[in-house]
Amino acid sequence: VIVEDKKKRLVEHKAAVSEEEMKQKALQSTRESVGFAKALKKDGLSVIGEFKKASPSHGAMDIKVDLKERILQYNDSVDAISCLTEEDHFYGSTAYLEQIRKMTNLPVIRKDFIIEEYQVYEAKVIGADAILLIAAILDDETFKRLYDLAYSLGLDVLCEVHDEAELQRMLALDVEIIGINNRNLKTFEVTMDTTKKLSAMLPKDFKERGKVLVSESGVSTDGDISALKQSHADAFLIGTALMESDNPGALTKH
Ligand code: IGP
Repeated sequence: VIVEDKKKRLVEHKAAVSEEEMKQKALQSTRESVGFAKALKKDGLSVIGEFKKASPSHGAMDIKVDLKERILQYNDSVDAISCLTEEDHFYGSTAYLEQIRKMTNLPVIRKDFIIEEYQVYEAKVIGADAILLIAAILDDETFKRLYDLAYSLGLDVLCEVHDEAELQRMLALDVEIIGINNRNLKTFEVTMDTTKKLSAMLPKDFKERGKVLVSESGVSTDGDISALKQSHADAFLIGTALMESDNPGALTKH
């Protein structure tokens, strides 16, 4: 359903800015990306703080502070920012990402259901430093095409998996950043055991080869964070618990 709605939204986006125009804008952009992978590779467990107003599993967020105040808090408490740009199910917008870009020097990742080149060019144009690609919604050929395009534009790619088959596909593509989603996108069930189980399947030299492991979704307690440390994650991505808190620093200091 989300992907179908995305296709409709893409028609609207292309009516506003044509594919050729978006491509030219992206290619002409002189803005240098802030390293997303680099920010996550620093010593210790890094934090990606997410900006989202709603999600299918949770409904509308009980938002305590506005976008500006939230980003000022994130500037002091996280290593990278994730911004939902998906409109219909997460109430996101490319406009939020453009605003965030103006308020931070942290790397910003575009969180969306990316299925076409157009969205990768658009990510560059709105000021993203990285994009999310979801293994479950892309075949290998499309995944690789979008992945290579992103890196050619200077964007890093967070490659999201939820099960062993998807993880093996990403390892075969030799991607740089793997994100293990603790949430099953079909049942919405979340458990840190997903990260535990899948991280144990990574090759021994994964880190030595400069690869990055991120754990995504459902992180809300100090216990969750220690579980992720034990799974040797480089970073975790946290949305709901931060959006519904007026003091995100309390959870991100660990
Ligand atoms: C954040 P949470 O449970 O902290 O709000 O989760 C993030 O992982 C989640 O928003 C997410 C997501 C996605 C959203 C993970 N993968 C893919 C949209 C698309």
